[in-house]
Amino acid sequence: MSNNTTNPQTKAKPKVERPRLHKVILVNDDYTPREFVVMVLKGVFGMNEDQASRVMITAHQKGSCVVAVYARDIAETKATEATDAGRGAGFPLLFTTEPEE
Ligand code: TYC
Repeated sequence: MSNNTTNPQTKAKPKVERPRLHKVILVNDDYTPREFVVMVLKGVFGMNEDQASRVMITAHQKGSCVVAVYARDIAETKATEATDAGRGAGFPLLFTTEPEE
């Protein structure tokens, strides 16, 4: 009864969980021009004009919008790159990340 395959008290429970994906979120502000937001979405996230415009408008109207979902490192790198593009042009454009449930 010390067999690991039969005793429920000693049976190993391999708990291998896939790392969570992280959302990149675009946050609205009152200063960054719409065309600039669209340009950054196209340049950093590989969106086309139509996709980028929809995401920008959603953030503009609702306050924020999920842009894409990636492994944590990639999400953080892209959020930083996109936020830095705004800062470099003098705009308060902000991209954040958060883990998916
Ligand atoms: N609200 C900005 C404007 O009216 C445009 C904008 C949209 C800025 C989305 C940021 O995440 C944003 N110029």
